[in-house]
Amino acid sequence: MPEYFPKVKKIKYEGPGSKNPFAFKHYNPKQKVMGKTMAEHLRFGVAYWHTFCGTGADPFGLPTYNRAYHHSDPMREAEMKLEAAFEFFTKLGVNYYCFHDFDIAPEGETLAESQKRLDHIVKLAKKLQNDTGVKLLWGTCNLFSHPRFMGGAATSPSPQVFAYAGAKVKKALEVTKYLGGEGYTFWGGREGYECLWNTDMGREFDHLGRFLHMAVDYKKEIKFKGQFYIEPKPCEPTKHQYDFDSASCYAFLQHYGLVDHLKLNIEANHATLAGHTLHHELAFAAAHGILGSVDANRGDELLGWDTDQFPTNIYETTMAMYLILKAGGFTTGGLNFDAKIRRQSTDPEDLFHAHIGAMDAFARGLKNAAKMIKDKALDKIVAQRYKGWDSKLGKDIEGGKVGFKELEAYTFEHGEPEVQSGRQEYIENVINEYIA
Ligand code: XLS
Ligand code: NI
Ligand code: NI
Repeated sequence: MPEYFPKVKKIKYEGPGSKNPFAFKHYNPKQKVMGKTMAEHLRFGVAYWHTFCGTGADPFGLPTYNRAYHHSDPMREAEMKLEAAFEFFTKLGVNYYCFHDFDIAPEGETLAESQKRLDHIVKLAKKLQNDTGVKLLWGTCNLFSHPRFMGGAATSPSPQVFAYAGAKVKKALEVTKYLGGEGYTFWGGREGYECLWNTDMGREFDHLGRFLHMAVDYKKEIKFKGQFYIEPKPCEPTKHQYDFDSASCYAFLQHYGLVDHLKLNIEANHATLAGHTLHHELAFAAAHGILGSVDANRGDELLGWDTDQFPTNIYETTMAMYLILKAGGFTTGGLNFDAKIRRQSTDPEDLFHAHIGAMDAFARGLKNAAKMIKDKALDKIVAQRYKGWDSKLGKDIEGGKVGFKELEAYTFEHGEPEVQSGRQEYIENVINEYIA
């Protein structure tokens, strides 16, 4: 097999003092943190679509990257790309990857031809997985690039498009199972609307619910054991996407009786597009028992779109890991770097710098968060803030023992509530001491 990244050797952990750009300064896969290794906690995944299919093109400009696996024959290119991908995973030392069906194999003229192409590449993927030990974190299906999906897939005005989408997801589920995928993600790229005047919203929601039930049924039928995720995003490419944020996904899942079958895959840049923070989206998902996996990236504070940059902000990774650890850590999920290098980052080695930096950023976040948990840095402060709920009044309210009449009687007797400070600035100072 040719070497696609000849300038890079296996990336090793060299510790915080290292000046080697091709070494980890913080991510030490075997190092134990709160009883598990860093690798077990963080479960890093590489996003095939950005890292191997990204070209550097943007809506205003043509591709800027030249890669050794580019080839005039699309199937030969797909094979070479896959070999390059596994060389990359192995050199980087990540245990997982994620892909859409037609990231790994080019779509053919017909569904049958597309499936045949996919089968060929997937066999090769299975072999490379076995050779390297790299696993599939989750599979997914591209239901947004092809023109047939311009009006959505499950929410398309055409049942024929719905059918095509069903056929594609069926195959993607089979492929994900075959590769031992630990999950499967639904990201409804065009499940939304551009214009409400031509949209029957209620009907589209019902169709999306129906589609996901079909997926749940088929999952049972083929005995696929992986976890299903739905990935919220408020817009882009549509003006409005139905899976807007964690809260709207939760309402949707409840309404259609799907809440036991899908968890959320939360993406940082999608959170900010929705006017939230990653912190908010993780907290909501954790509070409702639907935190599944994370697409780890970041946006740009000054740009209002999904820039999908690699995560570098230690404050953010600390907050994220704090919430993830508090929620019990990942089970089937992980940190998938749904992120792309910038258009001017044209060297293949830039892919390594991007992932090394992001993995180190999350390793630091993990260490910081574990220290906060060990020190109980926030526990007392939060417990103190809610201590009233441990009183008789609090317990009676939470236990459903009192109603408005008793609350009125209580208030007549006790008058104005006690005032207590939220101590935000103090808490922020405490947290800053942990950002290392
Ligand atoms: C796009 C999404 C997409 C999903 C997988 O914004 O993040 O990449 O993660 O379809
Ligand atoms: Ni994503
Ligand atoms: Ni995204």
